[in-house]
Amino acid sequence: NRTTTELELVNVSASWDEGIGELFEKIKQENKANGQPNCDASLFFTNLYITPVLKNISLYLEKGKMLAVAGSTGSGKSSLLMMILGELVPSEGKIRHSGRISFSPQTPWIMPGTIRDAILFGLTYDEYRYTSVIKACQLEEDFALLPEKDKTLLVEGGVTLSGGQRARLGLARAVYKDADLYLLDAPFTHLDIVTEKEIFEKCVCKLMASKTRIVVTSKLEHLKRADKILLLHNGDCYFYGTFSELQAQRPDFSSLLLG
Ligand code: DUT
Repeated sequence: NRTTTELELVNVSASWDEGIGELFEKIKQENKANGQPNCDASLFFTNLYITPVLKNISLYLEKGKMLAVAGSTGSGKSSLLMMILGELVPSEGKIRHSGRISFSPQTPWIMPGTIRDAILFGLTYDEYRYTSVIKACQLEEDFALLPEKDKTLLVEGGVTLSGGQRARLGLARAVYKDADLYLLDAPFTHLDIVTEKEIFEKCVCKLMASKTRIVVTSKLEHLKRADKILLLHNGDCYFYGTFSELQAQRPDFSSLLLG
């Protein structure tokens, strides 16, 4: 049903190194202009370097549903988000989504200012919204330990965040923003298992229950809770469907989730 579909990818492929082809084309033209023999090796190198990072990916996500994107390191999970964001242009296929995206990168960018500023990221402060977000991201406990709470300055003379605090701040920033589609790239990096479990439950499942979400995660527990799963392997769609379909169709899938 198209009216409830928030995101649709149809046979999408993409490469990061498309510039290589253009570079060789430029060399070819220059050789021609200078009367130099053409470099036949260019075709060889073009084929060698232009390896698609995503190959023939199709998926659709309905409003309010959660898609988990899993796969080992380098399989193309972040690249898929970049493509949805428009940073990576598909060489083939179609992408359709209907609006505002909120993106939480693997390493959130922190500018000098207070912790609160870093979460609001230019948006106006809404106490109820802000409190529910920082609770769900378990930042309240961290703020309580700071003399100036969330008014504490970050960077340049202020506190430095731990990896886990930075990750939760990035998640909080993304969740605070009102959007039609949320892209969360590995939001649980640097968190211990208990915190990860709690934040997944409280924030990704409960607070974001009505939101359309894509979560990059390879945790079995998360895949079980997602409405749809995309399992990538070297840029290919190894599996796309529900958890029970995954178990039935790819009983050996867990070997792809390691690393
Ligand atoms: N790649 C680039 N340029 C970029 C991002 C990625 O060339 O700006 C390449 C590196 C890699 C492939 O794309 O060979 C897939 O990387 P991606 O980061 O998408 O993989 P991942 O599944 O997100 O890996 P990880 O779990 O390590 O984040």
